[in-house]
Amino acid sequence: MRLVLVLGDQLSLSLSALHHADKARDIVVMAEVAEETGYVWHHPKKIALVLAAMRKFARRLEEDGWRVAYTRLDDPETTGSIVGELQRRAEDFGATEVIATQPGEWRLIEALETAAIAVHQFEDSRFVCRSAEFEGWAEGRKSLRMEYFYREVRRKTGILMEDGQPTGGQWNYDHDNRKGPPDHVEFSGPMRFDPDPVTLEVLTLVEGRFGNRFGDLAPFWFATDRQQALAQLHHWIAGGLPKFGDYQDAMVTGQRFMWHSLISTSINLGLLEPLEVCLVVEAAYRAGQVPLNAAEGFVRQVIGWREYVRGIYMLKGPDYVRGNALEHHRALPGLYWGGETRMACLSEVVGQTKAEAYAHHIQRLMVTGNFALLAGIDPYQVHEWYLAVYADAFEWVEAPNTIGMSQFADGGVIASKPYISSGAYIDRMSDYCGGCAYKVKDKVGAAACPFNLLYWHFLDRHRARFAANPRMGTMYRTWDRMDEAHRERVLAEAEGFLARLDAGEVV
Ligand code: FAD
Ligand code: DLZ
Ligand code: SF4
Repeated sequence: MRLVLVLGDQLSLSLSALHHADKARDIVVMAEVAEETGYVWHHPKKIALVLAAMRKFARRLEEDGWRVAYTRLDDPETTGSIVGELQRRAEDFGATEVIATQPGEWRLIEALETAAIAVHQFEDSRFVCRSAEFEGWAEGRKSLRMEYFYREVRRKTGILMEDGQPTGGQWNYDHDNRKGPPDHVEFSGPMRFDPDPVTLEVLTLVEGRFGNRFGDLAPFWFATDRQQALAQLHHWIAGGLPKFGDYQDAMVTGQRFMWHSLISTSINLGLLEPLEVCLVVEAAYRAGQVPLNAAEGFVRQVIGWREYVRGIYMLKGPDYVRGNALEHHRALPGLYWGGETRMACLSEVVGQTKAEAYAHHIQRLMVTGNFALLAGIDPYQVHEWYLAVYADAFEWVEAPNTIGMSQFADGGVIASKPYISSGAYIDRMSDYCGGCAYKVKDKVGAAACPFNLLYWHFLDRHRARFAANPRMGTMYRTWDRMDEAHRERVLAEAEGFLARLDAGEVV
């Protein structure tokens, strides 16, 4: 008899560990443990989502005929860790071997490798691209750009392909997907599920244990099982997908979801599989329900970006999260944890993050991420923040996005240039600036938008690294054309802003 480990983000009946197990003989181990709820300051909504989904999946397994040894967080016998629970269960049942699906985090992969009991880790087959395949693709390449990887995956899966060519003749319709904020968002947003009895019990537990953390627990309406996740997917395809492409990058005050799918929590937990989601989206395009730029834009995120960041995480190993290529050491300011700020964009994005444990990609990349990068904040602290506050955050996907794409802390493995912008980009893509204490058009002076000051400060302090980057030459030429007195003033005001930030003043 063997133990079969199923982690909180491995809630799929197709899981490789289950595939290799014997229902009649082996025992599934699932464990809510303090080590997993505590490795970062997880948002209460995220903890509730994971635990509710785990409990419902355990029931599903039992209905399917599996024997499940399930540890609840408040179990008086608990050892408090995954490995501890495996050892405890092994002693209880006389098991000498564990089969597992490789976890999505090096911390746990290594803990399983060094556990006193023998653990066999099978590859996670829920990804379209296996780790060895990614390594093969990466080998010998000077640069690992997502776009080329994405084309390979399109060819391999045949999604949005015809006779070996991309549907519509182009691989990428990104240039159609950059519309600014719309006047009206007619999509009602994600489906909201009333908590069932299992979820209500988890909510009481989470409120009692984690209610004092950053983040609102109520209202809680995330999809917590496969049936709900599928309903959510189909609701979004009918109402959200048609305009997903057009307004993918736009941000509107009070509109927290726009046309986004909110599917990341379900795919990352294992309630939905990436390929099945893309096939449904492709079918909607072929049935004439959605335009090609929407379908391709979505498919690129899922079989492109999602698979690519996983490949990078596994390829680069455990030290990847410690990268700090730009040597940024400023402490993460309190405004990320809900402290007061006069910057409307940050106030809006942090506020909705606290309320929903959700922000869409451009809010993460070009508001909170952009500010952290411009202000020179320690990337590891930024990484821990993203890992904690978003309900979809698991290290394999969060770290490459934060350390690589957003903070350029991997020195350019993922991004060919840093994702930085002055206030002008935020103004173009959102309506935030209209309600801000700062003036986005002001380049200097008491009301100057901090993004305008910090943008040039960033470029100036990193000149040695970026001046020769062909994609950044224009930025440096623009800076160099400004008169010296103006440049000195910009830098001095940026320094003044950073000093106030460090002093904990409201900025
Ligand atoms: P949609 O906009 O509807 O996109 C559809 C799907 O595409 C998503 O559900 C997701 O599965 C996938 N996707 C889109 N972009 C990416 C990407 N860059 N990397 C991987 N998958 C992608 N995504 C996470 O799933 N977990 C994270 O912890 C996470 N952390 C991030 C941190 C930073 C700094 C940044 C810039 C991005 C991060 N992302 C993360 C990527 C992206 O922001 C989220 O996947 C997306 O916002 C989830 O919302 P959605 O389901 O409504 O996405
Ligand atoms: C995120 C999370 C939380 C909050 N709690 C648990 C838990 O109690 N038990 C569990 O098995 N998994 C949990 N998880 C998900 C794990 O942290 C996740 O499996 C690893 O980070 C690997 O991706
Ligand atoms: Fe953000 Fe600057 Fe716009 Fe204010 S003016 S919302 S700080 S970009």
